[in-house]
Amino acid sequence: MIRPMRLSNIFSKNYSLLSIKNCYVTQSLMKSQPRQSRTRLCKTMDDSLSADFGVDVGFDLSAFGNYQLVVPQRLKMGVDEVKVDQLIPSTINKPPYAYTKEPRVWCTEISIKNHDSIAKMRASGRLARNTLELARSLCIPEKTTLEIDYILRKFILDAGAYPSPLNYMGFPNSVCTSVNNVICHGIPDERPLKSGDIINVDITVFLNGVHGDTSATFLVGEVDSKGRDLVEHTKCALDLGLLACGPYVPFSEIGRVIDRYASKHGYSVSKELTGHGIGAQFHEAPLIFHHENNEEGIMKPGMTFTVEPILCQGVATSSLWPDGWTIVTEDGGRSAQFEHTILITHDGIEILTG
Ligand SMILES: [Co+2]
Repeated sequence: MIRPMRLSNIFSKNYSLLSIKNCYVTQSLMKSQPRQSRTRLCKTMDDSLSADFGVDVGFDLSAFGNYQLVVPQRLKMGVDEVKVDQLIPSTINKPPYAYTKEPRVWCTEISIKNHDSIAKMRASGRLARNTLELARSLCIPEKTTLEIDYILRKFILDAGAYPSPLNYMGFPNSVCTSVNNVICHGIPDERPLKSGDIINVDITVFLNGVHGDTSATFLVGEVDSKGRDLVEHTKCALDLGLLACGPYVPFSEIGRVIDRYASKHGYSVSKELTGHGIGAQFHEAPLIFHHENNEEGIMKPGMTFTVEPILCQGVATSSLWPDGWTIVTEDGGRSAQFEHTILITHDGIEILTG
């Protein structure tokens, strides 16, 4: 859940506005952006939305298979303020950004975790995994992602943890739900899941002062073969990336194996979103690239980070919705993602969310 290319202004106003220009929202959608005259992103196959808002339908998705293009459910800039005290009991230990929205300053040093931190990260990783298992059972037709968010938040709170995404940079919900053409950071909403959807649920929990982060893409009802293949290959790409990890291995190995596997099977890898170090901070150094790269850095025992490749059917370039969060493919193709938090050990890795 991090976008490195514009790390300095990552979810800043400037970036949102910049991206909204690229968001191809029509005048009828976005009166404040009068220069937009034609829709690309918001071309939709949802007829009712098209009729209501005059969205120009025009994507040809047939090359990508049979599925519904997901479009914004709310025509609003930004997101609502999070009322943390109404959602989270006072007994829950909260990360500092729960009230300030701002995470700590990015530290370029990669931290080595001690025994105590590792024990805590095992517990947060286990809770994240268990929450993801619950999410799997909830991804069924007619369930809305908002209902899923509610149930998962309750599960996390009942375990004594805080749902890390909530109010991180102002993110309005407890989990990210990214359906079909949504690459990541999808905000739970009132759209009911449909048979044929693929949905990534990204869970991060903050327990005993440390975060655990994991995600998976689930099939809803009957998914077409192209969708199933995408999900299957993305899972394999994560597994290959994890197999490449170990003590004294260059971080760039991860991207090398994932990118080669993806392109061999006709998929592109998102370069815009990366894995990340994790621990007391939700996002720490290093950034983990999943595409072929020459970044410096060697894995060392005691490091903890995520591997979370995103594979796309088409071109892996993205646009941002007016909400300032939801990142979608520009060409309307589907994307899938899987993620684990891992620890580098003296003789290999330990999957903390496995
Ligand atoms: Co992550």
